[in-house]
Amino acid sequence: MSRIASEKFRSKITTAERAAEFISHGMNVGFSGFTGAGYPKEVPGALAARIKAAHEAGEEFMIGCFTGASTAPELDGALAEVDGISFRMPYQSDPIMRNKINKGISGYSDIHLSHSGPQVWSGALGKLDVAVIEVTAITEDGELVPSSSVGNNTTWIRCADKVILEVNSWQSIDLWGMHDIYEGVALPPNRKPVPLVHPGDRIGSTTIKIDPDKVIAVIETDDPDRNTPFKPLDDESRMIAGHLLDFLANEVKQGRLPKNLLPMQSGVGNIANAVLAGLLEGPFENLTSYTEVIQDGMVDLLDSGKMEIASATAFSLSPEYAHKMNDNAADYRNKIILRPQDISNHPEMIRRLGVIACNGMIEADIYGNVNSTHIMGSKMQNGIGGSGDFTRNAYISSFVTPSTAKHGNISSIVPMVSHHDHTEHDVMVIITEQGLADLRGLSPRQRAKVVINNCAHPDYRPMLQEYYDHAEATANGHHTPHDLRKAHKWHVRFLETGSMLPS
Ligand code: 0RQ
Repeated sequence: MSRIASEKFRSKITTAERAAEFISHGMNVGFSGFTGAGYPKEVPGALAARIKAAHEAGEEFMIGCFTGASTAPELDGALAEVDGISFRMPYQSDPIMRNKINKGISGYSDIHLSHSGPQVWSGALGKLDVAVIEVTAITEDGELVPSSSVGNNTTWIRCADKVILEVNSWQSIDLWGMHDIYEGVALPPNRKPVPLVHPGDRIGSTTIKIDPDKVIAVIETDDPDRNTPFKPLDDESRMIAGHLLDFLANEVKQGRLPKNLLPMQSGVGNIANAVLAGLLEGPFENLTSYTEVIQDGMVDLLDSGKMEIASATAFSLSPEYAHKMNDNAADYRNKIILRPQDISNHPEMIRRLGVIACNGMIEADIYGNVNSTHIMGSKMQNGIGGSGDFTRNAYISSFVTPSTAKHGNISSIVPMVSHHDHTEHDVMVIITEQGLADLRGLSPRQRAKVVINNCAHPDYRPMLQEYYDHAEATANGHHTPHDLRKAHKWHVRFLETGSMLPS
């Protein structure tokens, strides 16, 4: 059966190559796609070929590339490879894209995911010329059934002059009914409260409405979402998960959290996935989730019955779990709701629901400031993604990392972070395999004590204590003692010698 039930849209079926001809140098293009799910699979490759040919002919050809979050080699990888992206936003994680950003070829604006759609809508980032959106199907009425991510699709479709649709029959038709498309978020001063008070609430429709006259091309595809498998659970990630679970159990015991906790948010990355695996073995029942991505660990929680409902904007599944989702989407659509990212990441809902946020980080400092994006101050890893949306507005915000990286040559707990994403004002809990630091209610000097004693690796603990004692003895103030001459000495030593440890 054709996935394109509307004749109006069937008449626009063409090839990816033809569709790519609508995109030219200097245009801003809004692509679907969020954490390796629901990105267009064929137009970006055809566009990359066009860009490559133009460069070979000595012509300029670069575009502004807007997405929901990270995509995959077929989109970020293909366009970055040919130096086709002049500007990228928001979150990305493709190795080639990352490399071009760090070489200074592509500009990157690492904005909060909840800000990305509204900033484009407001016109602050210029005109959106074309949207390229993957969908599962087009209904008889000409409405779009979203695929494995919603992301910024509704905003791109609303704002773009022209829309290209990829209808991907690899995506299960049973995804129809899983989405909740709420389009009531306006720009100020016309914003109204969003009527969502439980992660399982449905407040919109299951399809996206579109002006058919905007659609300039429809491409039929049959290609899988491409995501990498998660690393198998190791002892370190198990220990990190264990510390968080003990902390949550104590919060319940103290009467500060209900027995089934509060809606969980879990970030990307292997450790965040391990925390979900920890919940599977833990004592909590009737869990809910209000998050942005559904990883393997969350699917296991839903399967086990420990989690009742998960609200997100996209999947971020290993190939094995992506197939499982496709085979069983009719069941999962009773337990999973995919929303636009301006709802999944909306500060209003995160604050109202009292989300418990858990995100991965690169490093934290002794006072609880967190860097989750930059390697040694200058090099972009992925981006802030939704971690800021959730951390600033969570009921309890936590960050997880192993205490060392690069075979012990880097301490993830440092005197001063080399880049600030989440400040001490937002970060409540820091967890490494060594232990957990609950920073709530502590002054900076008290924070330093628990971060050094509970979270730092024993190889670095005396060095951190020495830094702190020295800073306290010499600083110009005693609220947050620092010696600015030494605060980044460990990072400098790593860049010069390959290790933060003195030789
Ligand atoms: O380097 O790739 O060269 O091996 O950083 O580290 O251990 O694979 O970490 O997969 O858990 O991701 C923060 C990146 C962690 C992720 C981050 C090196 C390490 C390795 C990656 P290699 P791991 P994880 C929800 C919320 C921001 C966005 C976010 C992230 C590489 O969690 O992108 O949370 N978070 N979004 O060796 C130097 C250190 C290091 C270090 C690790 N201290 N110094 N290098 N590394 N620690 C989702 C969305 O918003 C979409």
